[in-house]
Amino acid sequence: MIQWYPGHMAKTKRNIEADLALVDMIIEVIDARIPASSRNPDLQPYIKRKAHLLLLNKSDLAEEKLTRQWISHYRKMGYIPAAVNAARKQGLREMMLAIETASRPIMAKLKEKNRLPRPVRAMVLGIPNCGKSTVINAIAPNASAKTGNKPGVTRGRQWVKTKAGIELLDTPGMLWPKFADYDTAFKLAVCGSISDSVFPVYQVGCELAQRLKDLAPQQFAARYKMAIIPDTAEEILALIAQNRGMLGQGGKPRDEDAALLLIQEFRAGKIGRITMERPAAH
Ligand SMILES: Nc1nc2c(ncn2[C@@H]2O[C@H](COP(=O)(O)OP(=O)(O)OP(=O)(O)O)[C@@H](O)[C@H]2O)c(=O)[nH]1
Ligand SMILES: [Mg+2]
Repeated sequence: MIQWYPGHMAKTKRNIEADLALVDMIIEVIDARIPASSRNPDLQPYIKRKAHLLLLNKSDLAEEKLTRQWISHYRKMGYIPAAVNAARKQGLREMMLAIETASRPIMAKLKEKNRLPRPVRAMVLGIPNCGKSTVINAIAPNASAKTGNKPGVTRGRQWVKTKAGIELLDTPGMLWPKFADYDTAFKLAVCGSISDSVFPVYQVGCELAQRLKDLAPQQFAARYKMAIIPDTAEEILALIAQNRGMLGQGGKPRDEDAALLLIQEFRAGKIGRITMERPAAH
C-alpha cells in the first residue's frame, strides 16, 4: 500500500464535499489513457445521486478504439461519457450537448416545484493535471483559469459561466490518501498527476520501459531505434541513452536521463497514442 497525502488534499476534499450540496451536476474529468485509475474512489459515494458526466480528456493521447470501448462501458454503467481534447477544443460540441441533456430534467424538476428558473450548476472535478481548468477555459469564453503541465496548479475554487448559461465550478485536483496498489500509483505518476518529487523518476522510467514493451512494442522500438527491445528495464534505458547520445564519462550511458526523456515523451504522446487500461479488466 502506498501512503501519500499532502495536507492541502485533505482541505480540498472537505471543500469539495461542502460544495457538492450547491451543484446539480458533476462533471468528472478523467484521463483517457487511464480511464479506471484516474477516477477517485473516495468520491463515488457522494456523487451517485447527481447527474454525472465523465469526460475522457486528453483523448488525443489515447488509442481511439479503446476510448470508444471505455465510452460504451461507462454508458452502460449509467454515466454520461464523452471523449474530449480540451487543449485543442475537440469534442466540445458533444460535451455541451451532454451537459444540456443532463440539465433538462433538473430544470423540469425545478419547474415542477414552482421554483424560479436558475442556471444549472456543475462541479468540475478530477485528479490533478487531468485538464479540468483547460476544459473550463474551452467551454466558458470569459474564463481564464490558470493551467499548467504539473499537478496542483489550481489552488482555490472558482465559478465561471458558459455561453449556455451553465455555471461551472473549477476545483483543485484531488487524490485519495491510499492508493490501492502500486499499479495505480505508477499510472498516476507516469501520467503526471502525482508530483515527480514523490516518485523517483528512474523508478517510473524503468516501470514505463517494461510496460511499453507489452503495450506498444512496435511504436516503442521504432521511436528509440531498437532492433530488438532488451529484456530488462535497465538494459532498455541504457540502449535508449546510447541511441540518443546520452553518454557520461567514459561513454557510459546516462540511464537516469533516458528515464526522464522516456517519461516526457510518453506524456507528450511522442511514442504514440497509448491507453494503459482496458474496460474488460475493470
Ligand atoms: N494533450 C493534451 N493535453 C491537455 C489536454 N487538456 C489539457 N491538457 C494539458 O494538461 C495540462 C494540465 O491542464 P490543467 O487544465 O491545468 O489541469 P487541471 O486538471 O486543472 O490541473 P490542477 O489544477 O493542477 O488539478 C496542461 O499542460 C494542459 O495544456 C488535452 O486534451 N490533450
Ligand atoms: Mg486546474
